[in-house]
Amino acid sequence: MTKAAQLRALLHRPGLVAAVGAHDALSAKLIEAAGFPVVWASSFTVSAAQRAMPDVNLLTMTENVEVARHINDAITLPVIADCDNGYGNAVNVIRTVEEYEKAGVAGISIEDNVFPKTCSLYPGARRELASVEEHSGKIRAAKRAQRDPDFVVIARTEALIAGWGMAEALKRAHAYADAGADMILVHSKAPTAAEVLEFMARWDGSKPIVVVPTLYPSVSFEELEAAGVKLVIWANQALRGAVKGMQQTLALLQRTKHLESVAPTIVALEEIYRHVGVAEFRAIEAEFLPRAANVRAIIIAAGSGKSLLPLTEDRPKCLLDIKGRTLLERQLETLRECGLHDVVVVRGYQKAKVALSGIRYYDNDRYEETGELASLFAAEQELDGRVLFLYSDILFDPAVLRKLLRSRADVAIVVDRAWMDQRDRLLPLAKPLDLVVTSNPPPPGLRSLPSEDDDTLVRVGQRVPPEEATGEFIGMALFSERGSRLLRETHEQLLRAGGGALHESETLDRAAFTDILQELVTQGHPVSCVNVYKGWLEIDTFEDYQRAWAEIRK
Ligand code: SPV
Ligand code: MG
Repeated sequence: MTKAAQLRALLHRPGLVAAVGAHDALSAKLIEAAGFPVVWASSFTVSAAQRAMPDVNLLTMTENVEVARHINDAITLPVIADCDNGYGNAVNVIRTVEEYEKAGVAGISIEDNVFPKTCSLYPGARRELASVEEHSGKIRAAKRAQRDPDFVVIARTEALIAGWGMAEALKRAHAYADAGADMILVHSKAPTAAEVLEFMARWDGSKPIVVVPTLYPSVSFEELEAAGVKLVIWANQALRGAVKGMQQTLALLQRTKHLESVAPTIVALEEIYRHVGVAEFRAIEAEFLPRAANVRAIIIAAGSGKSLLPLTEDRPKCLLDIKGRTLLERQLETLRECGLHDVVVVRGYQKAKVALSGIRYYDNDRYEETGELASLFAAEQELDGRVLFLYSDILFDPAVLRKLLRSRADVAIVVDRAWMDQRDRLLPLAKPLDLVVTSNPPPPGLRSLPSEDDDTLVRVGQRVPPEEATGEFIGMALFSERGSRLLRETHEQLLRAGGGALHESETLDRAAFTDILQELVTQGHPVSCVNVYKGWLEIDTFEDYQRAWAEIRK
């Protein structure tokens, strides 16, 4: 169904239809989102918004059709384009119809002003009208030029605007109807609707009538409907609302010179994202761009690193130096090597010191009394699309991350199977380990690992009995777009349930990342285990730190 057919269908229904004036693609989208059925591409608002020029035929037909095309492309609603006087005589009108049809607009309006016209609203302007014959010729030309039989041609008379009287307005309306116009726009600048209502009372033609009550705004929708008007155009109120909004915000900003002061008077960025289709763009990226390029890493670095005191007395753990570069710098380097450039860090303890550029920061200022999960959800708005979750205190080979990135699972975690071989060395160290039980573990001692995504998590946490554990979670997890959503939804659900105890933690606030992994498993969502054999190290104790110095090459 063409837009023109859509417009026809709308106009065939009983009752008055409202069209709202747009000046660009975004304003058209807002009109659609607000629930109006038709957009009017107004010459007044397009001249004002696109060129800051008066509405006096200064913009060319090609400039106007370009804007109409942008407006039409942005929305599913039919667009009626204000084509002034058709940009010339009947010859120009033919090309105008061709170009506007190609742009996808559903209909046009052509008024009987001579070229160049003067906006009907301007007070005291000199006004000349084209002859009835001249304008009727343009209407006939337009009707013959249209390809789509549903394309709507509105003939507009300025007889009342120019002060030529009611009889002239009626005479012209009949002549244009006879010339084939689909609708007649009778424009008035009287301070009340009386003039237009009189026209309606005297109109005995069969063609439906259009009005633009800008200068007689007291008339109601119901009054116009009762008078038999078919289409009312609210031509410039969206632009005028936008100008007022901009002026208020700019005046405030000029006064305060502080962005936070204008926050209550402007929409959130997300509102703009929604109207321009950022989510759709992201979905396209996810489908067609190389995979690693669109994974966002979220590094949780809020904790105070008590187990490493006194090394962490003057800095957070992620800033510990290992042979000339900090832990965080080394992590970033590995992420970049794997194609991950979108990095978010959640800070807490000594946050001001974590200030590398090229990263987006979020803060968990309650890091003392909250757990990893609270830190992760400090960056909740970033939990969108494919997300890599990372503890800030691990170093890992790019091969480990690359293996994880190959996973197609919605939730995947990296499990070190070497733990089983090293159990006897690791257990007496008495530091808490994130141990796992999985559904399909490789046999101990055997270094051939099961292929990806066929081993799923059964249990995870620091209280998993070591004799049951089949591996260690290394603090790295990958969520698909669906997985991120699942994580957010699960968290939301736990919040709504009161935020009480969660697996190994007394409250949701204090929960570890492993607690929500366990919760996903408990709720029946598979968590895939990507098996590795070493290739990483954790820096949680002074011994770990010493080992990092010994093992890391300069
Ligand atoms: C427009 O919106 O450009 C119109 C209506 O033509 S008016 O400005 O009232 O003439
Ligand atoms: Mg106009």
